Amino acid sequence: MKTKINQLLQEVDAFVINSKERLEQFRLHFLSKKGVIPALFNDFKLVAPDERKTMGMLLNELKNHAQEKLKAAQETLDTPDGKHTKGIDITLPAGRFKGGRHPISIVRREINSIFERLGYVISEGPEIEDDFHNFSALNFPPEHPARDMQDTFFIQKDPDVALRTHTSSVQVRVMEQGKLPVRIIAPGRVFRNEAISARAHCIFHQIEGLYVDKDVSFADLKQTLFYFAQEFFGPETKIRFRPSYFPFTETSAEMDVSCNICGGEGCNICKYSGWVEILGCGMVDPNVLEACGIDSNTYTGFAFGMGIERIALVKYQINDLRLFFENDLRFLEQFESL
Ligand code: 2U9
Repeated sequence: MKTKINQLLQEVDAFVINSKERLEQFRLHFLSKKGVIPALFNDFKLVAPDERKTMGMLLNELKNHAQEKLKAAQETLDTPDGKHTKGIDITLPAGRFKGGRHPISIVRREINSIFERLGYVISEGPEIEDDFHNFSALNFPPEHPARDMQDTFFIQKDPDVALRTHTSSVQVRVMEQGKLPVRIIAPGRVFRNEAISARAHCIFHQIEGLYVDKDVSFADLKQTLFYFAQEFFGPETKIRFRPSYFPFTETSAEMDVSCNICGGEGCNICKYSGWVEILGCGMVDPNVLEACGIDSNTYTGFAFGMGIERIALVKYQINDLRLFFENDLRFLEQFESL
């Protein structure tokens, strides 16, 4: 009986009432004495005694749902300007679909929560930034290509106002406040003037982290990111670091995790290497600390940054990040979260 009730709920939702004739058809089919819902009430006597309470509630819910739809449609059709609906019944209940979080939000929330458990605090800042917070304070040399119109979205051709290209600018703003130690996570939307493809988008999401205190070392960075990788990808996950270069960190590295699909054996997700690159990191360059008013002889820090889309691609084994931006329900309905 439960299956039948659910099927009828869907039929009620799907039934389009856009005329008086359809209204009458709806009433006859679902609610009249010979309709399918009263027929189900007749079958109720066959339900096992221990299921009666639940089935009774479900049946009543179904009847009320159909009656509400009938009443709402009746009122719309009776209003003199009811014509404006042009075949769409705008008073229809929203249906019985549960909303769900976007996969990017699911991943962002999970990463935030891992770092919150380590004592990090979430910081946010403006998406429109000035040159100092987005570039100069972060040790970008004057001729760095990121400062070019080709790579960054400037606003009204003003070279001092641009859409932020990373959330590092948020961390500069926090450091400027001078309250130490700093232990923050900066999640947010960033913008880069790039052609859209399966691997890149001009808008994407980042999470960056920053820890500044006395005696912060690269060993602290490694252990923090190891904890993150095992929490996020599972307790069997291994990590490795490869040397890299960023203007804002010295020493700099990229971190790979062992492929959680093949367990390191080699598959097409890890391109048969057994490793997947997930983030960049390093010790904050002393020039950056000084630009933010922090004494680099007393304080050191580490920082890291990751693209949320990239992490989500790895987590869900998706091969085209444009899917995250298209709002196609067939894609979005596959993700569930609390
Ligand atoms: C401050 C100082 C240093 C943040 C860092 C990276 C390395 C990094 C990329 C990952 C993929 C950006 O989304 S991505 O394209 N990021 O590799 N980010 S260290 O370093 C900081 C941040 C703030 C004040």
